[in-house]
Amino acid sequence: MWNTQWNRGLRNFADRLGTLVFLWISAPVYFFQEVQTMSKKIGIVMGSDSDLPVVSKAVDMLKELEIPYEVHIYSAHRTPEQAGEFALLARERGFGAIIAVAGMAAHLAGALAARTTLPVIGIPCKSSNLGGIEALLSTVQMPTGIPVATVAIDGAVNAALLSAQILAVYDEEIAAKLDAKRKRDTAKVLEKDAEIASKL
Ligand code: RP5
Repeated sequence: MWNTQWNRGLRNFADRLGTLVFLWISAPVYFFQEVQTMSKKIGIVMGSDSDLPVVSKAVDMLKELEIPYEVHIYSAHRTPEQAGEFALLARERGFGAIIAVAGMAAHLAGALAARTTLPVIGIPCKSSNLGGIEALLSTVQMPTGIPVATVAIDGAVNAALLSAQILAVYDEEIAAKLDAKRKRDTAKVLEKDAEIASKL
């Protein structure tokens, strides 16, 4: 009788010990996997607060896709150290891509790209004097070795979508959201097609 109780107690103790050891080993593994699959952030850097109207369109798109982002004003010529440090630390700070927004002699995207191997997307901004063509050429014509993926002048929505597509290479959730958005966009065009046919 005493022996049976002793055995049962021992078995109970062994069971609990087993559970504890299992938790002790599996919890850090689970935590590590969760951290690894956490969605990356998009960094948006603009050269001046005068670029804000363009930036806000990119922000709206990222919000729609529920992608985390961080926005900064760092200029390649006015605050080169802060801009450089942002790019240098971007990968370890959890960013997956950087959107650089600048006008005129727009070297911000190239300057950031020089300090990180994260993908950098440049948005050349329209200006009152040359209409943005100067920013487009400065951003798109990067010398070999330091690529900048350049979108159209003021092409903020496409920059946000491209950054999302970069994250979607390894993130199924973002890929699904992008697919859903494409379907919504297609439906809108088909709706307009039906309307136009009935009007004309
Ligand atoms: C660039 O020069 C900025 O990105 C902005 O598009 C342009 C003009 O800047 P502000 O003079 O308006 O500050 O550096």
